[in-house]
Amino acid sequence: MTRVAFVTGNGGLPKLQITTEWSAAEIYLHGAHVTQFQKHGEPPLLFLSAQSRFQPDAPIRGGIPIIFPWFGKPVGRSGQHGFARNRSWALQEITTPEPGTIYARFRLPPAPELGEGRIVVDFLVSVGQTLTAELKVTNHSTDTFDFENCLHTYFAVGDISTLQVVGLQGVDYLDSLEGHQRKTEVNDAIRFTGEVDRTFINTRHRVEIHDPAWRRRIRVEKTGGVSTVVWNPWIAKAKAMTDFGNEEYQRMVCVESGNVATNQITLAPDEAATLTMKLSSEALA
Ligand code: TA6
Repeated sequence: MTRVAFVTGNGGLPKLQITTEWSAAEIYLHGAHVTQFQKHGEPPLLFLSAQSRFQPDAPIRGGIPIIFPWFGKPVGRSGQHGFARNRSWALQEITTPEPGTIYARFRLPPAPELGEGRIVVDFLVSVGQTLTAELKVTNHSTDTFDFENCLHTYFAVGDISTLQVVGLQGVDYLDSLEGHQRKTEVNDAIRFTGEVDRTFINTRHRVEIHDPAWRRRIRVEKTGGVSTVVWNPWIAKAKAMTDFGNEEYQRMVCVESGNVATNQITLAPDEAATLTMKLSSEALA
């Protein structure tokens, strides 16, 4: 049984409610923002802050923010993490090419920053036993187009203090807490005893989130992306964010898939780049 409903969500913002025989999901037009994905009988896969704003001029805190066309706040750019997550996207189509799986495709409206439609940005979400998200950028202009992209995914976890992020051993990263200094991950797993904010570069590795508290393993797989960002704000930064509960850092981790920093993309005219992320989960053995 699959069902799609178009309803009024938080803050009066329109959203899609999707139900399949395996899962439920919600996607706001604002930012084409996936705010919920939950397999029936499991805890939510995605974290959504109870303090999140739902207003046209602010990003939703949690779920899968689409970071485009820049990550962070590069010199000369206005605003953190680009503008795609703060724009209302157009729902293009809903299809069911595979029995029981719902596909929803969105398009970022033309904008001066995107050559008034010469740079086309599409986002395709598939909801079923897994969740996949695909961000496709096509350059129909006569110039090259430089950009960063990142699916800044917030995962719901049982307890950050016992959580492990596995799969990045030996990979170089830029440490945002130490002036983006380049380091190499030497541990078999990333554990959390304070704020962590690391941009792993040149990596196609699958990443796993091992969550003993909820006895769950989450798999994050990507194609078309060679950067993985791992972030937990911890205590001080959690308190500093007005759209994030002071204690919520204990129940979330960001593992983000994209192409950022030295992995930024340059698209030639008539070229396209597609970033695909696949999320799946299973009980820990
Ligand atoms: O996840 C990496 C990061 O760049 C962190 O440094 C932190 O700023 C986070 O993104 C959240 O950014 P936001 O603009 O959504 O508050």
